[in-house]
Parts: sequence; structure tokens; C-alpha cells
Amino acid sequence: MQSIFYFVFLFGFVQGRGTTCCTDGWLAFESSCYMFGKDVAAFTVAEQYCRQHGGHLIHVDNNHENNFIKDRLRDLKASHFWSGLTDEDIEGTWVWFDTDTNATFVDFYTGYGGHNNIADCVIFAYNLDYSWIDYACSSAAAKPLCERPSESCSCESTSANVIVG
Ligand SMILES: *[C@@H]1O[C@H](CO)[C@@H](O)[C@H](O)[C@H]1NC(C)=O
Ligand SMILES: [Ca+2]
Ligand SMILES: [Ca+2]
Repeated sequence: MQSIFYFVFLFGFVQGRGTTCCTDGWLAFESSCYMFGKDVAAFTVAEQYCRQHGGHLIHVDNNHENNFIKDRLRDLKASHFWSGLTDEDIEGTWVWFDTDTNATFVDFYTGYGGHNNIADCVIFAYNLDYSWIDYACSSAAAKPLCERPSESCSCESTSANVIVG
């Protein structure tokens, strides 16, 4: 009996550590959760949608995150998706909407992401294998791709409960 309790404790501990928890409808990757919206909208409407669900349009930190997202998009979605990247304030300076910080990583398709005053928001372009292109923010041409931090979760008690039950 003692060893069973020990096992339950250990299992719960190991599961809880490093396990990313996301609520239903959100996909876990590292310390974030992602949701792929179902309806096309303009950039600001897409950002509002993400906020209503506790997040923002995706902030792509690095190639690792970008590759993960592009793989998911290839698997599942034949549509453009908005990221949270914009050069609306200073033409040609790409800034993440959630943190108001300059981008350190970008994945623009060749010929995009330069100076184009009518294309100030960024989509994952499905016709270009989900490389990024700058696009008119007001165009209802892409679906929201939302990101929010994962919860520090109740996986421990959940998995322990499953075993005890
Ligand atoms: C962001 O980039 C612009 C243009 O390259 C630069 O002028 C500005 O100082 C940068 N901001 C920060 C906080 O690094
Ligand atoms: Ca991110
Ligand atoms: Ca622009």
C-alpha cells in the first residue's frame, strides 16, 4: 500500500513537472497555448478575438516556435492566419503587438517585409507554405492565430486521481 502511494506521488510529480496545460481547444507547445480561429477577420478584429479568449495574436519568438506552428498549419488549415506582427507605427520596423517590441526573428517570403505602406500586418500565407507576407491590416483575409501562456497546471492531482480511481 505504501509503495502504491509513493508511485502515485512520484507519477504525479513527474507528470506535473514540465507538462504544459492548456484549456480545451488550445494546443500546447513549450510554455504557450495556441488556438486557430475559424473565421476570417481584419487584423484588429482578429486581435480582439484573441483577447476575448485570454491571449493575443501569436508572437513568434524564434525559428523553433515558427516551425512548430507552420507544421500544424500544413497539417490542418488551408487558410491564411494573422500573426501579431505589424509595422503600422514606423514603416519597415516590425513590432510585436503584444509586447510592443521589435522583432528579432522574421520569416518573410522573398520580396516581402520591406517598405510597403499599404501592407502593415503579417500573415502566414497558405499559398507560400506558410511563409510570412505583409498584408493590408484592414483586409478580412486571414483567421486569428492566438497565443497565450500555458497554465501552471493541475496535471499532478489529475493524473494521481486517475491512478487511485
Ligand atoms: C526598433 O527598431 C527601430 C528601427 O530599426 C529603431 O529605431 C528602434 O530604436 C528599435 N527599438 C528598440 C527598442 O530597439
Ligand atoms: Ca511565442
Ligand atoms: Ca508596411
